[in-house]
Amino acid sequence: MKPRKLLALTLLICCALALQGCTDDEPEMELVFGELFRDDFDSVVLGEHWLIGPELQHRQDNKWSLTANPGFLTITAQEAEIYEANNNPVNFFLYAVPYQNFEAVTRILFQPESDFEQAGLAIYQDMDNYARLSRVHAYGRHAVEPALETAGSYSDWNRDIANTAEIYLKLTKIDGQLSYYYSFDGIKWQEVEHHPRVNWEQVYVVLYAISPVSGREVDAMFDYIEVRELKWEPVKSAL
Ligand SMILES: [Ca+2]
Repeated sequence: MKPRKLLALTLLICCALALQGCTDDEPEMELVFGELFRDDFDSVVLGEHWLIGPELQHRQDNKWSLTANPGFLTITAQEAEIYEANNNPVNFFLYAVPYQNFEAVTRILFQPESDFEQAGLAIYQDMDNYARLSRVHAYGRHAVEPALETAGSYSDWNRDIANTAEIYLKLTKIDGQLSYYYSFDGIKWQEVEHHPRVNWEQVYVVLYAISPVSGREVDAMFDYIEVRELKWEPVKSAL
């Protein structure tokens, strides 16, 4: 081997060894479950952890119930929206998330029939900055709608599905990156390919049901909500 090549090879090996040394100092990390917030809506009294609105004028107490369908939070969809500048929500149920990284899961019984009737789950900073995932009727079809609104600009990645009145929805926020999942049985999850990044600090998890075009008052039944903290921890080496 020529001296120059030998020198290059030696440098390469030294660099590799140095990098190896660096990675040895940084333990491998993994996401683990931390604290859990869960509401099964089994009580006839709404938990104090809920804010209905978001503002007082957005609350209509005769359009939601914990007793109409025992064990469920029933929200009767109203002609409401937070799409771009159309900010007129009704009975959004907000839970202030105390975790930096988390996943939120809910099960919804809801049968939309006309365009834009929807019930869903959101990670929400304010009416112009949120990610929402809904079971929706859109453009004449049954669908799930993963969506993101930032600074009042809305994007969605609708997926057609077979008509169903039962769906599980999951959103995660990990190091500012959002992921959307849906399932028909709560076991096998479909992951949406879009993973937008956001820089929201304090967020809420939101349950909502709206019928912004039809105005049809249709009930959405929320079986439970689960918000689980996710924490980075060093990988525990197997003994
Ligand atoms: Ca908006």
